[in-house]
Amino acid sequence: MNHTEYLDFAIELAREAGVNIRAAMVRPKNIEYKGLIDMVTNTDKEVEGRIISKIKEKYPSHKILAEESYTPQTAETNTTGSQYIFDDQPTWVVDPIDGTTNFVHGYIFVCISIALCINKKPIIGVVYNPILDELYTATKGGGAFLNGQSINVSKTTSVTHSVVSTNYGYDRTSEGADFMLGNVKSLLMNNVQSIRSEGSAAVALCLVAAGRTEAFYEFGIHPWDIAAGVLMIEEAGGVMLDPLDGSELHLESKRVLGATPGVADELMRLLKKTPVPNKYAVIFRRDDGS
Ligand code: LIP
Repeated sequence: MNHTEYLDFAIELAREAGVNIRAAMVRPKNIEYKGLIDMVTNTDKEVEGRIISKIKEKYPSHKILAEESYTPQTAETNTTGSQYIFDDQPTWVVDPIDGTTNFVHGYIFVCISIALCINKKPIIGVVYNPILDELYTATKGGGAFLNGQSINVSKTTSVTHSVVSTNYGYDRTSEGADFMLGNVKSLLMNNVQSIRSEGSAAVALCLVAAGRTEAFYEFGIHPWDIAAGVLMIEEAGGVMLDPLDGSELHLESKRVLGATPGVADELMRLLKKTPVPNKYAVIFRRDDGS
């Protein structure tokens, strides 16, 4: 298995997509709604279509899990609590535009996120923000890089010296709002230095990897938003956890906490002060039942 070959290929895909996204960002957009506020544009679909056909051409035996074209699992086949067909085979996990809302509004945090996973774990990851021309790359065991320079998580050991980031997702229920605001209140009342919301989980995870923020958490997230960013943090010396209980993160668990090790435990305690609604508390099960 050649990680460098996979990484170079993913970089090529991301840079090509970046040219389209940068040009499209300043043009009128063709928007469809997937829900009340969750949008998809013609650019998301075009970029994803191009990436998928190039992966199929180069690695015909590999699987693909992509935001705009995944196959939902049916009630009969859904044994793990996951919405997606995602198994242990080599699988490219792709978000053509992470931060679609930002893209529509011309707000600078947008990126292409591509990871190759084996056994549902990322072995290479690429996150490219074409607006800022920032290319984050990582390979399992090979470190994390921003535009070719090695990156590391911050050395901060206290929430009081931490910038913590979260996103507010697409849940607009009263229960969802109470939960999100409860977590923010818990952080504020425990003197977090500041809170940010980039609006792109992949970008937010990379900011932690680069030591620009200390942590990122979100409830209600998908594998394509986080697969590449998870590897970026792990390779930059950070920790990835399931913020429900601090256990090992699964890409399908719908929850994510990525942090510099010095603040992970303190953050877990603060987030746990807010009761988790049932919809975010599903315990993720693997196919083997573990
Ligand atoms: C979005 C994320 C955003 C998060 C949403 C959503 P999209 O992805 O990046 O940060 O809050 O849950 O997943 O729809 O822009 O690809």
